[in-house]
Amino acid sequence: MATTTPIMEVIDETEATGHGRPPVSVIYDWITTVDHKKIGLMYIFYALFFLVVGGFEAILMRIQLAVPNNHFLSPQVFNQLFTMHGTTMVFFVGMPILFGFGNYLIPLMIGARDMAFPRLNAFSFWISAFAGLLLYYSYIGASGLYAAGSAPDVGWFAYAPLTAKVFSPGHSTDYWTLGIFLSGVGSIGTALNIVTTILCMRCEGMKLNRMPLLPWIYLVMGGLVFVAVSPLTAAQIMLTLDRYLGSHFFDTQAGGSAVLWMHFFWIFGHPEVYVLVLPAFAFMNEIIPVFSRKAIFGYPAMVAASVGIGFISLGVWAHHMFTVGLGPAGNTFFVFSTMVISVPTGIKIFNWLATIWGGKIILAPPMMFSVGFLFQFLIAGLTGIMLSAAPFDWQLGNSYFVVAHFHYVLVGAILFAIFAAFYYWYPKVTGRMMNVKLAHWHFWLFIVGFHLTFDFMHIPGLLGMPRRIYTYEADRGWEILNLIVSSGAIFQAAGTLVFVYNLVSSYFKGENAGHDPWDAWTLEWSIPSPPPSYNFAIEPVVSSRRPLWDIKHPEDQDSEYE
Ligand code: HEM
Ligand SMILES: [Cu+2]
Repeated sequence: MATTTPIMEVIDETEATGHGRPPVSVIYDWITTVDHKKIGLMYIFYALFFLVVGGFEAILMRIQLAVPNNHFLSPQVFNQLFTMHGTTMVFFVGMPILFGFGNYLIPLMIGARDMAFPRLNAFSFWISAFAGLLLYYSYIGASGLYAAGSAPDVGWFAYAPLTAKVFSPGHSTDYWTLGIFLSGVGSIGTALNIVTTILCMRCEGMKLNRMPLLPWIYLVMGGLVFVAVSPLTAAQIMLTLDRYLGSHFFDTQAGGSAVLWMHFFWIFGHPEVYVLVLPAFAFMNEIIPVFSRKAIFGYPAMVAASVGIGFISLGVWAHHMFTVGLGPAGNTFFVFSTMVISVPTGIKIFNWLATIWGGKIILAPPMMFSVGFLFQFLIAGLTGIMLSAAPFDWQLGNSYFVVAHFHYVLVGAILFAIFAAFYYWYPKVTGRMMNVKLAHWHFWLFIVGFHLTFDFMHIPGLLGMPRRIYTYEADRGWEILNLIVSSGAIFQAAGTLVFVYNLVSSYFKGENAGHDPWDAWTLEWSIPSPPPSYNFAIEPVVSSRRPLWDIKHPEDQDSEYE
């Protein structure tokens, strides 16, 4: 029952679509745009490109590891692949895709016309885009001026002294350092925009306790980026000084400390995984209620849990360092702090289940991936708690049990939530629905592949298989398991290709979506699909947490949502 609302008026149709304009001017428009929607989409396209590249790198590694004593890849190339795969997936897929969704959605959900600093927004995107290209230049720039010699091969956390000039003589490590450094500059710029927009650009009536949960969580994510990215940036400057100006920050032989680099990296690294998972939570907070036909359970508790997670995630980093000899006091503190983070995380899981409970469940593609998220995030959390027990980690640190655990979070939770977000907001961005049959193919290929790969990956880990080995002997009992793990990666690749095909073909052939295909209640669904460049013809005035619901169902005004 779509109702026309005053804020839906369209002032100029051509403006919104760009139909009939020469392609060069359309391309020029995208390159020079400061519009949050276009910048958001460019982040997403960019990240999708690197998802395919990072996925291809994973496939090559899994072919190599599918059978024992394999020489499909050399150890040097394998080192480059896991370094580039890990770095790409975290910095050039996870971060940009989540910044992309944030950029596109936050102004629409808080009733604003754009982000607070549009030009900074464009600058942040282009410097992040350049950073990824610079990193990948290391693959092709093997010889000639500033030859990298090879792609970075020091792992995505680049531990000292492996990164010292003596062990990494070429420029490959510098491409890693500079690539991440520049993407950090872009991230801090975007975080500044996100935090300022949410605190200063909300429309009339949208008090903080009426704000949708997605902007709330991005507020926490933005704050974490500030606090977490800065130490890594500082450490990268120190590393570059060590490599070129003879300082000894991380040189244990000369009074420095290799463990110091680990502290710097993980003070960034652990909050970083929350910078990635928090927006996934935000997507769940918007999607699960709409497909359960119930408002979210426990709004205040959800806000408090998000803020709590943000703070606690800054105090757990050394659980990545249980095996470096921090001593019983240090280990005990980080065991305790890591276990505590499961409390606010648990609140979220229970509130999502309480929202679904007694609801009218609509199992459309966004909800299918959300249910996958819920189940897999729970498992990921449980293996995380297991690994937070230091004695357990002493046995399984740096094994494939750890690789399986973090992929359960990064793929099983975050990537599933991102897929759910695509299926949910694609109609708003394009005005068309994604194909449901193809969505089912994507879902089943990917979830079967995911469980084949990452469930079975835990077992060789328990049987002692270390990470980052390019091959293994035949008599270790890991053969069949690795073959199953690798076969799962093929299913995931096929599922991802079906998804990409659906994204492109639905843009031309998808069913018309209208402005509110899911009968939802946040402001982005109150304007046309795709939204006009100015978002709202009239600035909205809201009086509850479900502004569009109030307009569509004036008889159903709930004081609870005041
Ligand atoms: C979708 C299917 C994926 C497969 C099959 C896969 C497979 C792999 C493999 C085989 C490794 C190397 C393990 C080792 O030798 O130690 C690896 C490492 C890694 N992967 Fe993935 N991966 C996938 C997706 C992802 C995603 C989506 C992310 C992040 C968002 C990610 C992040 C990482 C990281 C951070 C590492 C560690 C790299 C290092 O040790 O330096 N992966 N992955
Ligand atoms: Cu951690």
